[in-house]
Amino acid sequence: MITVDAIPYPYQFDSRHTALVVIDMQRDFVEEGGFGSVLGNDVRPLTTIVPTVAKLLALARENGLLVVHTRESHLPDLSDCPPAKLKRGNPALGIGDEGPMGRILVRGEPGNQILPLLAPQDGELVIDKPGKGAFYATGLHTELQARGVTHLLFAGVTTEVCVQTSMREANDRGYECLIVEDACASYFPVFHQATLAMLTAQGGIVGWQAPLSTLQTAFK
Ligand code: C5J
Repeated sequence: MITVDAIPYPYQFDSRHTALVVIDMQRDFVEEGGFGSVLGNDVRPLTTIVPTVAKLLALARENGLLVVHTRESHLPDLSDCPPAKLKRGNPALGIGDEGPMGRILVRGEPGNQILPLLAPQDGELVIDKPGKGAFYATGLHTELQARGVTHLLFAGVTTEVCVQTSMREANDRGYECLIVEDACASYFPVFHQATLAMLTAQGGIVGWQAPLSTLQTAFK
């Protein structure tokens, strides 16, 4: 058993039943010149976490955790995109439109690929998700159950949207969840901090939080 000195109290897990879930570290969200930055977002808080996510991936791989990567993406014909999602947002550049790195949020396009530094390795799961949450309309729960996974560590972007939604979905399905606080980021740092606080309030209502260094210490 590994014990992490987490907030709001120690988090325990067995590596054989734990997965690291890295949410949406895709070029269009994180890279300067991608969809996120073209919409006027400052991507620096997101690019800053890339080395930390790389170290977290290395830690998970060294210790035999299952690694799951997600991408927010849609089929090229957008048949998996609800009309409400399609209409929402910036009218000048929307889902399926030609963006700076190919069609926005469309599977297979350059901007939809995971950053090369964080690329999935053989044997790791890659989940394409049409929603904000990693469980909605995907096979993730089935894949995790088939492998006996009970505990999930979360990283990725953005903290308050796809990471938070996925962690809440996981919590409702009975997984024990910890968010790795410095391996997640938001375009809005205040949202990042607020999300961590609301996930772990009331005795860990959705789960636990800890920085990478505390996880590294726990594995020693
Ligand atoms: C993610 C978004 N990945 N903010 N997507 O958080 O739309």
